[in-house]
Amino acid sequence: MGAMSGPPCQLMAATLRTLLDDLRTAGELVEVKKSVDIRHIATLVDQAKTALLFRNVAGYQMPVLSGLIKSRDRIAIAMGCRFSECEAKLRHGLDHPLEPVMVPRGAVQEVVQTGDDLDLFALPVPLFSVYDGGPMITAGITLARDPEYGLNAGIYRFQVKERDLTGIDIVTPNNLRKFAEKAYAAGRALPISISLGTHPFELMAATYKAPIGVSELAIAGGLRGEPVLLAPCQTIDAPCIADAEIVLEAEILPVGWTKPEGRFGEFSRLMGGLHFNPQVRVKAIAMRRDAIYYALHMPWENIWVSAPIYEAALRRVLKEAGVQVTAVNVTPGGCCHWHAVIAIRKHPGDGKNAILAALSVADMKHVVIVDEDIDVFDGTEVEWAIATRVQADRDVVVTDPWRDPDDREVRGRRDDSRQRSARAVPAHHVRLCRRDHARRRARRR
Ligand SMILES: [Mn+2]
Repeated sequence: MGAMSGPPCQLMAATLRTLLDDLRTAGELVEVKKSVDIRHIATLVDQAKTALLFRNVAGYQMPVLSGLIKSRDRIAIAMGCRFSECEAKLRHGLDHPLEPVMVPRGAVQEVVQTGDDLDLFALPVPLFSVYDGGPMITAGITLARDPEYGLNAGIYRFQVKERDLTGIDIVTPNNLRKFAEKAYAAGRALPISISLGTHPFELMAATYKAPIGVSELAIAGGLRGEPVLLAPCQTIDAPCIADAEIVLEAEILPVGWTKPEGRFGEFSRLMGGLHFNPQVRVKAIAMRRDAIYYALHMPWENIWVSAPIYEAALRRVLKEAGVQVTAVNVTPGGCCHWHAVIAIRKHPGDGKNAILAALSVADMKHVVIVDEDIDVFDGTEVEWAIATRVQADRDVVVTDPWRDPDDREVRGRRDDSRQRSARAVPAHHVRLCRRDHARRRARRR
């Protein structure tokens, strides 16, 4: 990706710090000044109605920020628009990408620790669920470069294992996994930078799975209306996000998908199984002098960046299918991932075409199509429409099985498939109005 040079240490307009000011003004941030045990952070965040900034975590130097975008209102403040407008803003970013700009040095590089000074255990990384296999770094925007595909940004989690060693969860197919597989096949390590404490513009763009070869950071630039600033790392050949709070300079080791990682309480609010993943060697930790550790809270916090992404994708495929969409809600009950309620201005036959088109988006599982007079954000209205306008034998479409994120073929890797094969993968996907209890029970194990 052709990043241009710019003046040193210039600041992007919106950073994590400017967002903290905005949240404070809106009454959406509470600073906890008294000493807090790191083991209590996740529960306090679960119970809080605001984002929390823990100034004094017992045994650690660094403050912890969590729950930053754990609500519809807070993601809207971060995006600088109403929540219902986030999807349009994202689409604008997708249509007007801006390539990142390279600066010689980033604000994040005030302190750089290497060698014996480097200690991941000095970072206040909280546990989120009681059965988690270890502390997980959850908010890291991971940048990697591939000679063929260019720069990729994505969010992957890292289980802290040793002073300078983590896992990386790239068990499912994604672009970084493709880069890592290429490096592994060539027997070399893949350099990655992990930027923590960025503005949610970068989180949203990195959550968006751009087609391989398209840089998510250019989309972040489109969202911002100004380029993202990158700085070169000091120990690896990869850039990092210049305005982050902390950057881990690292490489994915060519050990294959062999190292156990997890379990982990997933965004679905269910306990995930053990994954087999590569390991990551951390070569340097760069940070601001007064760095804040951002713990993206699990489950839940990341769903609000997903919803506008899936809404944008649904609008795109439905437009292709010739269906006139008036409103889309990718619902939090479906973890902003599996369920959509879509209002359409209908012509004969549109309802079923809309269902089939919508099911092709990501991992959509149940789709409800309603007329445009129904408010898709009002669960009671949607249920009323189902009660009065749906005859199940005529209006419900149940498809044959197709790609499912839990399918062994999709999950790949032998070790993981062994894990998965013990679980029930449903023979049918009931795409409307029927819940899949067997699957839920299986996931709870
Ligand atoms: Mn990508």
